[in-house]
Amino acid sequence: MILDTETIKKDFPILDQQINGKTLIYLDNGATTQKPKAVIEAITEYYETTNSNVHRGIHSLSEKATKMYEDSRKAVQKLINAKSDREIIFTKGTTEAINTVAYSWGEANIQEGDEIIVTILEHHSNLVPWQQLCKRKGAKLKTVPLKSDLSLDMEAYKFMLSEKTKLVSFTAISNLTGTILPIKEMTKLAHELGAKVLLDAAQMTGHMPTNVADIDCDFMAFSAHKMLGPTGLGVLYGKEELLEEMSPFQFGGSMVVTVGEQNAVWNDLPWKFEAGTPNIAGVIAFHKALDYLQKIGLDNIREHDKELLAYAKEKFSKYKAVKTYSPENPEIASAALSFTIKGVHPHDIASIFNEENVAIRSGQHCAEPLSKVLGVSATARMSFYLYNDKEDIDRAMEALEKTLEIFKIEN
Ligand code: 7TS
Repeated sequence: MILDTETIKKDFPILDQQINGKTLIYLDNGATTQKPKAVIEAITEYYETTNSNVHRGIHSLSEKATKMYEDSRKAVQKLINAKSDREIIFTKGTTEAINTVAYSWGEANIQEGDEIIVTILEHHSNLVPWQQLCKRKGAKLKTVPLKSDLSLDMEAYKFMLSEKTKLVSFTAISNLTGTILPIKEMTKLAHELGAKVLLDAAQMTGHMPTNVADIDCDFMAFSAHKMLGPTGLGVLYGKEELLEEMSPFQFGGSMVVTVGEQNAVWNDLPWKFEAGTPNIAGVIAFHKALDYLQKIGLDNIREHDKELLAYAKEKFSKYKAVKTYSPENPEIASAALSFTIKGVHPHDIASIFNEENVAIRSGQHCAEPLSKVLGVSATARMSFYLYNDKEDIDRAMEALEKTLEIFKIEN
């Protein structure tokens, strides 16, 4: 393996747990990743030594907290290669970041007759906000389909794009099939027709290098908790000139510079979009997560994901009753492997895996339209991260064997 998982595992206290004499195997990283000691300790340390509110006090604690908070923003800027830290807005997650664009940009820029394009791969958080915006505005929502090899139908996408398209909002990587989309090409095509692009990078930023200057997307949303950071924290990246002209959609403290009885003047970027007391401890601890990722190297994580996926697929291919939902081409497949077993409900699969202390997810993975298109009411999903190794997959295979045995499924 490209990563030294034996050493990495030691940094994650939760992975040390035993149930029924079996060590925990955590394969639900698409939902959220585990946190290294450095991140957990940063939260405790912050509350023990620095706790105070940011951007307000002139006392030393507040000054220190503010500096640490803003340093973390700079680390995010560096991670995604944004032009300025004014382009980095802390939100409570991908979902809130997308909703911010739907309100702050969408309300002012989408009109009756306009079109928004998404793909069939979207997580509900990059679908429902656009459904609602289109309903409010009388605009049309179009969905790019998949091809049978689980890649995106680019011909259909090209056909759908027109002068009416005002926004293309798509996931970089599907949380169900793991399909990696041709984000740069899709962005370029949208821009040629004057449409803006929002990238849902929830499954990407922790799994491969992400460079917004190169992709050229207008907005990008992602969650800290899917990349070793704390829950309740995410990022909205936006091109400075777009964020400048947008109005905030949440109002209150911090996002204003002066307030009269009837009117208020908005603060500068990025604070204009950060109303109220933010998740200070989370932001500061996120910096440690980013340091950890940089140390391991996102290129290496991508290679590691590929290696694990290939290994798992090879193992699965021996079972006739098992069907997987992942692109065959390894270049467009990320760290998720969804599967079904003929005659067994995915919740039963997950529950038997759980008895073996192997954590996987089952259900529709908040991608109900995609499940429908794949012709399944639900799937089981293993999703990998940097601390997983081939032995983890071997343990999952033992759980799979047990499932087949319990349900008397012949192979
Ligand atoms: N977009 C994608 C592609 C996702 O995978 C998720 C979460 C979200 C958006 C929403 O992120 P949040 O942090 O705002 O909730 N995906 C999953 C999953 O696959 N299982 O649980 C959550």
